Amino acid sequence: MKTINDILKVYFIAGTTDARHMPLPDCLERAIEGGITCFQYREKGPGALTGDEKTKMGRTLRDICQKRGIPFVVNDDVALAVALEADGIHVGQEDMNASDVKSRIPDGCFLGVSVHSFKEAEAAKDAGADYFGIGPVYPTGSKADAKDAIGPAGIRIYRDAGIKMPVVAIGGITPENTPGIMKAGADGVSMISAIAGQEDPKAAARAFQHATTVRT
Ligand code: TZP
Ligand code: MG
Repeated sequence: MKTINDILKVYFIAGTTDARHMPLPDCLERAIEGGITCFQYREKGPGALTGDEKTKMGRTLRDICQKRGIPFVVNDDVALAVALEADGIHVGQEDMNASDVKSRIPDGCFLGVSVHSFKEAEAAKDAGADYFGIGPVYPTGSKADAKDAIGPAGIRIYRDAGIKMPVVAIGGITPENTPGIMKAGADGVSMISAIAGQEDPKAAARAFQHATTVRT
């Protein structure tokens, strides 16, 4: 059985507007062919789908993931996660309280929480989080309100503090900077533009798959 650490390895995140060269479902198909280990549907920002259109897109993406055995995660939207029987949900600090989310999702639906401090990490753990998202590791153009970049050292401090929770790093991550992030203690890397913004999402995903498995 796949563990959460296996799932976090190459964790692709995207919404409709992030897929720059083709429709998002095509981009997801190619990213899966390239070896992503998880997909998170994150529909945000100008031009984002809402309401029925968002639900419909979510269902399409979920079906693709299901067919290919890739976990499907919904960002922020608990109602959508429940309606689509998502494998997981991810929330940030500004979003719904993690314990409230936990109480609304079925057993077996995993919970990811973005954390930026030991305090937030402890609260997320107490709320029942299954993994932490930590970043931005590097500057990013994909999140309007992103905080300052923390570098790989910003991941390592959680490990040095004895925190054992599975961690996925985020923010400005490329295949080139991935080995340093894994070395700092991340279990996996997540990315938007480095796959969704590429003309060849399959090759991009493959490069990440390789970068997370090389031993340094
Ligand atoms: N949270 C912190 S950085 C970020 C999110 C959602 C965006 C990551 O996008 P990219 O394109 O991989 O830098
Ligand atoms: Mg959020």
